[in-house]
Amino acid sequence: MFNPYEIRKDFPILDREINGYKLIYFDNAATSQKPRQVIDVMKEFYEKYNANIHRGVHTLSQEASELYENAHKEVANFINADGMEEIVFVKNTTEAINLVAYSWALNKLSEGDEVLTTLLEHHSNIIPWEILSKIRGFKVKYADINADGTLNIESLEQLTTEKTRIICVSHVSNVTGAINDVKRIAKLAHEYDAIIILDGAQSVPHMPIDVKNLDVDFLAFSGHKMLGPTGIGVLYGKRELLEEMEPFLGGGSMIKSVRCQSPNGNCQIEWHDLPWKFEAGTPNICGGIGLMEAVKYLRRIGMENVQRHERELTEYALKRFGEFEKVKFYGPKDASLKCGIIPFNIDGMNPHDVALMLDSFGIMVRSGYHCAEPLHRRLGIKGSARASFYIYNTKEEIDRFIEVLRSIESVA
Ligand code: 7TS
Repeated sequence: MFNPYEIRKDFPILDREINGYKLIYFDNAATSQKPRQVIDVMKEFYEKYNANIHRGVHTLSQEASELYENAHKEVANFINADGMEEIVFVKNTTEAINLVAYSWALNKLSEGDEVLTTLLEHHSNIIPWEILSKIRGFKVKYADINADGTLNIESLEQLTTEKTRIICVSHVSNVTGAINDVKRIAKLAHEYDAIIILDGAQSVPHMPIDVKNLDVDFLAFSGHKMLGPTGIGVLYGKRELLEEMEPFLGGGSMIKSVRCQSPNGNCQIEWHDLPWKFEAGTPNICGGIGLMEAVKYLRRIGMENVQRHERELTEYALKRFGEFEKVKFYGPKDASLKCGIIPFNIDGMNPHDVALMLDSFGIMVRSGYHCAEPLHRRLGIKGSARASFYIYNTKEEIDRFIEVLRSIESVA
């Protein structure tokens, strides 16, 4: 039985008071809180297993290596990948997308090619393509959005041509919470022999994900948004694509052998097996182990239950938002079309002021552009405040939030 009140007991930070009020944490789209189980396993790592991996024959190195490899296997199972070879640990979603940009696109794209993304993307799915397009001369195109901030899929379809080599979209918008029809977009990409890169930063933590069923070529996500620590993220890639890619970072641990023939000649290098070919240098070992524990925690709860709970909260919150006169919210009005993210504004108020006033009552929300400035500009707004939910949030917290919001609205 899914019980958020029981789940809350695992999160020490939720006992905090802020400004004399019980903490209400509604900034989960930025990062989630961490359960005791994740915190404990990381402490245990440094107390019992700490060593560098894949380098030593000694016991500690063997133990640490096994834990770190198991973390890859756990993540592979979580998203139904074909084994740990398809799971590259990186720093975060941003680095995962950059890895594909610099390993795949840099080598394959040139003038005449096109990368197709959308106006609703997080900057991490815009900037790498803009930087690389200047080096390689390809074009970046942006599919339009509808008046409610959701993807205009017809625009995406119209912009897809024989020149399209990559379609990169987010699964769930970090501003509106709207869920994109990934299967349809993947089919479209493959009809044109393009690859699809899915930004799963806001979907993997909140719903069941099956990379085979979605048929995406790459999937990027961050550990810190799904109960794990900061500094660890994941790039899933189809094995055949990862096999043919050149590495992004060079250094230790990512080669099998390097032989330098002569002072002036190039070295002969044999890359390491997947996924290590893409994990140069000492990785975030403890972070990987923390992420494994986070995944185990989510699997115990069940991702269907996570999604159901958040949907119930969102449906309830959207209904209550309807009570306001001066509060406007954006995104789908039907909770079944979205995840638990609600952006809003109060007429005549700056979103940062709204967030500060909520903070004075112990309620944490994010404000501003949420690293999605093009989306806000397209909607004609100078930012928004944003409430986002997770497994430990409750209807009572939403009631309190609405009550405080009403008092802010009354002085607006
Ligand atoms: N893609 C999406 C859809 C995101 O929401 C974020 C982070 C990223 C990529 C980048 O993730 P990172 O872990 O590499 O930083 N989104 C947010 C947010 O909405 N508020 O703070 C971070």
